[in-house]
Amino acid sequence: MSEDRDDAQPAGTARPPRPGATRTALAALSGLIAGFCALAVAELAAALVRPEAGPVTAVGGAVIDRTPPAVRDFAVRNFGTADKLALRLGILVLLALFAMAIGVLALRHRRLGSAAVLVFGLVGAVAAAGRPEGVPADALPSVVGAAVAVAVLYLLAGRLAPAPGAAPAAGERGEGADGGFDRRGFVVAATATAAVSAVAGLLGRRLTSSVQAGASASRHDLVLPAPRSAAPAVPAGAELRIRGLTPFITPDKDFYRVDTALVVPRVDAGAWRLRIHGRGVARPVTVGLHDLLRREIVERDITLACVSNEVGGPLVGNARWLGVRLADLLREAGVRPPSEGGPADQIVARSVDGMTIGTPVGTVMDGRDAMLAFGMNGEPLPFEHGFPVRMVVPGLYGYVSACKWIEDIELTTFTAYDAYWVRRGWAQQAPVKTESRIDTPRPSASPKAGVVPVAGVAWAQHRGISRVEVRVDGGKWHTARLAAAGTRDTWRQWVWEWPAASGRHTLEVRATDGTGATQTGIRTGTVPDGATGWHSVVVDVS
Ligand SMILES: Nc1nc2c(c(=O)[nH]1)N[C@H]1C(S)=C(S)[C@@H](COP(=O)(O)O)O[C@H]1N2
Ligand SMILES: [Mo]
Repeated sequence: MSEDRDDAQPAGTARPPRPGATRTALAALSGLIAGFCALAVAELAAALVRPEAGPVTAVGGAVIDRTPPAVRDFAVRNFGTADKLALRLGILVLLALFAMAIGVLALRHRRLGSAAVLVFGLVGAVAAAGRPEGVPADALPSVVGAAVAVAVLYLLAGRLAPAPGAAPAAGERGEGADGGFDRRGFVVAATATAAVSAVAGLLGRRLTSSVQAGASASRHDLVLPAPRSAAPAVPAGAELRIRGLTPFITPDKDFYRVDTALVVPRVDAGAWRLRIHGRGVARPVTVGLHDLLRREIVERDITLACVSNEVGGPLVGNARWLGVRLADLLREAGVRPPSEGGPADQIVARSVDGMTIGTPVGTVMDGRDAMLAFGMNGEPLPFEHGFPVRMVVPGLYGYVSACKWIEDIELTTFTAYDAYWVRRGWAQQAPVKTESRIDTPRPSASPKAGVVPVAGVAWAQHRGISRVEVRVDGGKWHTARLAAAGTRDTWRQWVWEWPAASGRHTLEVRATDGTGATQTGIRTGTVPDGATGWHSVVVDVS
């Protein structure tokens, strides 16, 4: 394939002239423009197919799916929710570098350059279609984007080729062969393609945001019903009012967020449906939000915790949830728990973004307040926390219970199916472990000698907290004063008045749950079913 090189090469020259600095730089720019064009066109196509099928989101999602738990934990801890932004930026920077390299390659090897663009398109396509919720159509945006980019790159590289007959003025101002190409043609073509790409990109944004506006309006218009069964009143003494202590109820804006969604799903409440089907479901059902709103509404305070929370970590929060009892719906569908001879022992909840979360049927139906929730602290669920409907099950870590943006519940068995995180090394079943955390004083604080309140929260959902103890420098354990209990499904504040002497001291805390079991001091990591150990804080008393 002799035209694999510049096809406009002057007759009689054995090798195409080495491109000079200007042409190389413009070639890199061509690559960037082609890359920009590919993304813009792909995003426009994705807006028509599914926003999550956009190449950057798809590749980011595929990276998340393949991230080992330890790295994911690290990212969540160190970037918080910014881990997603960091990933997106990383992908864009890498793409830009490759795009420039491909542009330079295309200058001398146009077909090779085009092939390289197609390879990138393929990566995007495979990533999109291969996501857990991926469908073949998700490959389209990447393929279309790459095809257009090939054309753009071919066009621009053509403008940079030496004009026929224009003998290279080698050596001229040290620019090698840069004298002989169609500068005007390049500028016009480059500007035009960049402009068209920008328009395509903006149009894609517009389309996506108008779809999202519908979802936002549906959230705005949702009037939460009054609960038939209100949350038990929080006793006045549940809030100790100590500076630096976590409040009993976590406001939505401060509630931790953990999920794999690079784009927060925005589901229109009016179009939302939940299907319940599978083994032992005598009467499969599909319900919309309005069906749920007409059922018996319950309101409960429930503390949710993430299995990735390190000892002393922030991935735990307590909210007032409004929704319906999942067990009631299951009963109506004819589901019986294994203890009554039902054939399914696992509920697999699926979300619109392809997450799968497996929960024991026995736990959901044992009388605890397992909920399909649509309200959080008096508001419709925020989009980040699963609007319009999510699951909440007191006593289980989020990854085995709290499916956000839920759309499907399948009854199956633990033998037959491993959910998303289970396939990635986490335990199939994971009740929350008894935990306690020192909120104040903070690590490396330097309180004055005298009485220093040591305070924090402790949780053992569905078992409750019966005692919290604190010790200093490995000495004897002192019993802390417990705040009034919410319910056994919520965390509990505690405080111990420490007669602090000056010097460096280590504070440690441990809790005992409602069954009388004391939190183990053995330190283990978060994988596979939650961290253990006592939280400790070192302070310098002055
Ligand atoms: N759809 C979906 N639901 C999900 C997740 C997810 O990644 N996707 N993460 C789960 C995990 S690991 C936890 S700890 C909780 C966190 O809920 P929050 O973000 O509302 O705090 O949601 C659970 N539900
Ligand atoms: Mo989690």
